[in-house]
Amino acid sequence: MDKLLLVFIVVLIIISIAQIAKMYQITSSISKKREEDISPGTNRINANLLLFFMIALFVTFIWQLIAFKDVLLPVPASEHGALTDRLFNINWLILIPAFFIVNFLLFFFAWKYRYNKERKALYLAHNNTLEMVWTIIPSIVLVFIIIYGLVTWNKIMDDPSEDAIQVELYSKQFDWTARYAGSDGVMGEASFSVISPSNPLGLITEETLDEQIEELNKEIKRLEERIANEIIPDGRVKELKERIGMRKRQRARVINYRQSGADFSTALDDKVVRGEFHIPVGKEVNFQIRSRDVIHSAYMPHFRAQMNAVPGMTTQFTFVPTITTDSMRSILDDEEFNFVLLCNKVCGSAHYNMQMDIIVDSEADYKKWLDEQKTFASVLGLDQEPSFAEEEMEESEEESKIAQNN
Ligand SMILES: [Cu+2]
Repeated sequence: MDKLLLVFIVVLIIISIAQIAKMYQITSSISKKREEDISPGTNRINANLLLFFMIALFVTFIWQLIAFKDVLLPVPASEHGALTDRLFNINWLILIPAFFIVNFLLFFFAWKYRYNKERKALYLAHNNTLEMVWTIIPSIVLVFIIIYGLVTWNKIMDDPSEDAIQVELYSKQFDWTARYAGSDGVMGEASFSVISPSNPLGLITEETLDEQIEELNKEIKRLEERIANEIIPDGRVKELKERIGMRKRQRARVINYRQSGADFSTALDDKVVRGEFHIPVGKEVNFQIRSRDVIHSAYMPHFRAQMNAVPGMTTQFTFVPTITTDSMRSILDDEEFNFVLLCNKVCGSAHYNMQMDIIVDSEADYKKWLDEQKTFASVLGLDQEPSFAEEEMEESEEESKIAQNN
């Protein structure tokens, strides 16, 4: 009903516009005025408004350049960042003069040659020289921009060298996780089938596979029992059966991994970190970028780096950081400054919150930090002895229990 009313209103509006136009036609034919006749006064106002708009446009443009200078990115903190910035600046050097020249000609001529009864327009049908000039010059400029862009792109996207440090950036709604290969230098395999609350990256080890099979068995059993014991409407039963099918297919995939006989121990020494991650200055870092759910984008503005994170595939970006966090803090005179990894695709409601700090260290500090990070084995509780900190925690827990009982 509402939609019908809406259609009715739209039709009525169209009819009334047509009627008003008709009325205007009739009144002008009665007053012997041609429809396109505009009084010299109105004509002048329009012409002057065009000139005014041009000046306002130029002034706003220049004002913005000055006013927002401070929110622009600081010096690039990566080797290729200098190339990106140069490409960008050369484009601006071409675009800004073109912007001023084209808009000046557009508005100035519209103002200067506004309608004048006394003036007769010059009849010019064709001019080959003019045609050549405005075809060839933009073509040359465009070809230059494209070739220069491609050459820069090829330099930036050059294959990483063998000894580049491997860091995985894993995105999901709505956070980032970083992973390092550990002492064996090999990143362990991962699969979405093995993802669980304690294993958010889905790293494959014998332990995570066994745990996942056990969890899936429990889940399947729970769902089957619900169908058998509870009174559930038919539609819901179908839904539950589909869920059981899904879990069984997942279990089959996990069992396949388990029976493949592959060596899944490479993931055990991997280091999974959240909140912030460190990279060493002057070393090539190769980022392997993955996504669990939707398309995200790994954006590291200070390093002039961005690469989409696409579910089902691994994308990559390699760069060499050139400025440590400490040096950048003194360059910017800002003790709070941190390099950041952001998500640059609007990926959902908490997209704005997808952020991770990047600390660029000296190589020694980086190694020290990496050594302090827990291996995946210790996260799984596979370490032989509990660490000193854990022991202490258990003790203090016991103490507080005793205190509570008293
Ligand atoms: Cu995102």
